[in-house]
Amino acid sequence: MAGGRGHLIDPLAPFNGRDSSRRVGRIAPVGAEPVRSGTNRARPGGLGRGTIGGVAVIALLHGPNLNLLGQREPHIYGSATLSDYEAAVTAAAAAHGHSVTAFQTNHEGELVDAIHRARTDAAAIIINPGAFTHYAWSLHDALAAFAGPVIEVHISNPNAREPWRHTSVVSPVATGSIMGLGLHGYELAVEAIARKLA
Ligand code: CA2
Repeated sequence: MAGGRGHLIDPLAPFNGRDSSRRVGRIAPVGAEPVRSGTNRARPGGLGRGTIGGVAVIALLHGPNLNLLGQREPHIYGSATLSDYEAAVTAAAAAHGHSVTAFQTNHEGELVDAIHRARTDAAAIIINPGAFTHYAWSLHDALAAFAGPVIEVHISNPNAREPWRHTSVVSPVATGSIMGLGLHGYELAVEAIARKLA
């Protein structure tokens, strides 16, 4: 995967006889070919495209500067690191039998590419586009072409901050948006997706 950081976390790993550790998942390269079948947003309530052996893959996508979480501005974004976020989402997804591919990039085109990959490799998307949220129409268009549920998440509440943060070009193509709840917002996003895919 060019540029950003990405990996696939398999929640079945503790149960498949190859990994008896307490980890919720093992890490494998993104790009492992999933079993593809059916559709998802077009067929509410069904697991389809983006499932591997009946396990739905949730693409967790982060935009620019979110790799710095926990290192600066803790008064706004708290002390949890991006790895903490990825681990929390993975644990929440595993509780529903779902897996997570996590990817972060500082480059708009790479985020577009990750959304395109999700069209075949994921059943749902959780995305915090960072500052791209407020102007990156390329993300709007890419997400509009994704068939499954899309949950937009923000750690802070952009509507309570500077006026330029009050516009989201992602919200119109998101299934739902959660903001201002920090890590809990991501867990709620997983709950929403699990219910949509059930
Ligand atoms: O609240 C959010 O999650 C945001 O998406 C975060 C973006 C911001 O541009 C959006 O308006 C709201 C900024 C992410 C920057 O993250 C940093 C984390 C630690 C240190 C510096 C930047």
